[in-house]
Amino acid sequence: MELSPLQIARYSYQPKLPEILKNDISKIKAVEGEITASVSDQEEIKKLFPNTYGMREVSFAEGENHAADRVLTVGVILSGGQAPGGHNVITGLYDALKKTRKDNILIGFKNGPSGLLNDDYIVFDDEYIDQFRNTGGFDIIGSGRTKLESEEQFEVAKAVAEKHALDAVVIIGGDDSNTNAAVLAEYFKAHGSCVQVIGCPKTIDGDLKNDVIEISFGFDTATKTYSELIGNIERDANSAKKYWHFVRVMGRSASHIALECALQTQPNICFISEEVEQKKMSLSTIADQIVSSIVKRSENGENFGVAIIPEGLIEFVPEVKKLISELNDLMALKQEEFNALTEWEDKYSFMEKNLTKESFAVFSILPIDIEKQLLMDRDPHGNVQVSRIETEKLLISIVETKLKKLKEEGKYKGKFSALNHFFGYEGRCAFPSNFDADYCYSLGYNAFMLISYGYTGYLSTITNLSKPATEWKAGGMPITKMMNLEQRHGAKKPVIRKALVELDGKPFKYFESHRDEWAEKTSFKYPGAIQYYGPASVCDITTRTLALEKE
Ligand code: FBP
Repeated sequence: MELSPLQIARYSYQPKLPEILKNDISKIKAVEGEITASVSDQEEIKKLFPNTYGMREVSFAEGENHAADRVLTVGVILSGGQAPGGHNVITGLYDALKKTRKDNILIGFKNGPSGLLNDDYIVFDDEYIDQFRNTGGFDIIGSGRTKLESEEQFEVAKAVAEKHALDAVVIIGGDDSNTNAAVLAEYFKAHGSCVQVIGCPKTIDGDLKNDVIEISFGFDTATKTYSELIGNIERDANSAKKYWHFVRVMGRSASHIALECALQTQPNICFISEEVEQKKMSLSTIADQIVSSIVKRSENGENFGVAIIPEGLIEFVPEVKKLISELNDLMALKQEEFNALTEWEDKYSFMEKNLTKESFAVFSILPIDIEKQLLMDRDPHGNVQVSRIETEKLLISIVETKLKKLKEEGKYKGKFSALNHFFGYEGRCAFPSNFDADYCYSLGYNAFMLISYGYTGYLSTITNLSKPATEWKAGGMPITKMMNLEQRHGAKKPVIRKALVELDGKPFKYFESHRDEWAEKTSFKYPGAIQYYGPASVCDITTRTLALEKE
C-alpha cells in the first residue's frame, strides 16, 4: 500500500500523556476516592448490579505501584460508529502492556462485539500495530453494532474469554456499548469469572459526558473537519453571493456537533434540537425562522447564507417525534406484514390503517422521499436511522413554499437558490487532531492501569482536558455511576444517561446571545483545516464547547 506523506509523518508523532502516566509504571499508584451512586434510580440499579454497584472513583498518583505482578492477556473491541482516535486507544493500551512486560498479550476482536461472540480475532504485534499509529478509522480490527445483551451472548463471551485466558476486555464505544460493558462486567463477577471489563468513551456525537467524562473522543476531530468544510462553504457563499447552503451535520440525537460547528463558523442559522423540543417548535415555526433571516438579508442585498441543521432535529419536533415513535413501535410489531408489501400505494395505505389519525396527518404532508426515508430499516436498537433522513431538503422545500407566498404578497423581493449538504461520514475517520491523538492514546494507556490494578466495570477517564496535556489527570469511574432507568422496547432498562445540549450551559448561552446578529449580518468565521504541525496555539487547541464549559 502506498502511503501519503502525512501518514508517514504521523507514524512518528509521539502522543502526549498526562504527566502522571509518563512515570515508570512501577511508580504509579491507584488512589480510591468517594463511593459512587447512580445518577438516579439508585435502589433499582443497585439491585441489578449487586457486584459492581457503589464502587469508588479512582485516580492515579505518584507512589509505589501496589498492583499484583502478573502476565496479562487483554482483548479489545471497537464498537459502534467510527470516531477519529480509536486506533490510538489501542496503541496506547498495547504500549502500556508491552512496556510493563514483553510477554503481555493484546488480542483484537474483529468487527465489533460480534468478534468476541464468533471468536474472530488477531493477536497484535509491533509490526501490525505500527501501521495504525495516529491514523483515523477503525480498520485496525473493524467495528460493528452488535448489541451484547442476552444471557446466551454473555455465556458465549465467557467461554471465549476463558478459552483465551483473558484477564480483561476493553470495550471502546458510546453510551450503549458502555452500558453493555457494565452489564458484562456484572455478569462475569456474578458467574465467578475474574475477567475484568473496562470501557473507553467514544462517539463523535459528544453525548457521552458528565462531570468526569469531559468529552468523548472523536468529537474534537469530527467537528473540526465539519467546521473546516462549513467555513469553506461560507467563504464560497460570500464570494458568489447567490446561494443559500443548508448543511446537515451528524449527531444522532444530541446537537453538540451542530452547536460546536456554529461556534466555530458563525453561520446565519443553526438549530439546536434540544431547544426545538423545549419550545415545542413545529416544522413550520422552524422554517419561519429561516425565512425571517432570508428576508432580512435580502433587504440588505445579501441573497445568500448558511444554515446548519442537526441530524436529529426531525426527531425533536414534537409532531414528528410522535409519528416516529409510532412508526418504531409499528415496525417492531408488524415488520413482516409491512415487508411483504412491494408497492408504495400499499405501504401508504398500511400507514393510513395503522397510524393514529394525528400521526398520519403529519406523515401525509411530508414529501414522498422523506416518507420513504422514515420507513427504511431500523437500527439494531429499533430506532429510525436519522442519518438517512434528508431533513435539510425537507426544510428547503417548506421554506421555498413560504417565500413564494411572501413574494405573491409583495413582502419579499429577493432571490432564493438553495444547495444542500450532509456532513457525517466525512469526519468520522479523519486523521485524529493532536488533541484526539493524545487523548485516545492516554485513554488506552490508562485502561491498562485500571486493568493492572484489578478494576472492573470502570470507564477509563482522562480529565482537565481544556488544559495542556501535561496537566491532564488520569483515573477511572464506575460505569454504574452514569446509569439511570429508561424505557426500552416496552421495559425499564438500566442505561447510561445520554448527555444532551444543556440550554442553560455556557456553549448554548454564547450561541444564543450572538445568533440574532449572525442571522442578519454576515459574520462568518473560517477555521481552516486541522493543523498537525506548528505552534500549540494552532495545533493543540480544544473545542469551543469544552473551552466555554471550563471557563
Ligand atoms: P456512535 O454513537 O456509535 O458513536 O455513532 C454515531 C453516529 O456517527 C451518528 O452520528 C450517526 O447517526 C450514526 O453513527 C450513523 O450510523 P451508521 O454508521 O451505522 O450509519
